[in-house]
Amino acid sequence: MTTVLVLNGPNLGRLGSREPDVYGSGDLDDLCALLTADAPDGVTIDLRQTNDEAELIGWIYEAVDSGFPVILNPAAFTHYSYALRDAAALVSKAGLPLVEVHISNPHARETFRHTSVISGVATGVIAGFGFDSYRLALTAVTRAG
Ligand code: DHK
Repeated sequence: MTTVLVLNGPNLGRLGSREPDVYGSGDLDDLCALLTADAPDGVTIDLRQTNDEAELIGWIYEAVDSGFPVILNPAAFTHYSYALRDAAALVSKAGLPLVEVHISNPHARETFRHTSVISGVATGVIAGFGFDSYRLALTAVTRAG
């Protein structure tokens, strides 16, 4: 039995109505339902969203202390939050996977989105596949071996 923390940063609580041409028309409840349906037996999906950097960092500590893999969409924090980067580094240092995901492909968008301060401490990065970015990440963190 394990829990996968699926952590979402600022403005992702507005999925469904926020720029559907970029982020699609599904909301976080739809995403949670998809991941829950995909989850292998014994894997619980714990999906959360916050606009608060400190809360997000606290959840990452929780993953480290509990031994939970992390799927992280840092949203705009991706591009400038060294505090979040330092917290994310604790996950990989603890031997746990942390997959950075993005719904869109930031590299195909504005220049400020081309930099991720998180990628260097992530186990891997998946971007540009809509909600399938998360589904691919779930496969990556739950596959045996
Ligand atoms: C989501 C955001 O909110 C943006 O700030 C990032 C990311 C891209 C996404 O594609 O999921 O630049």
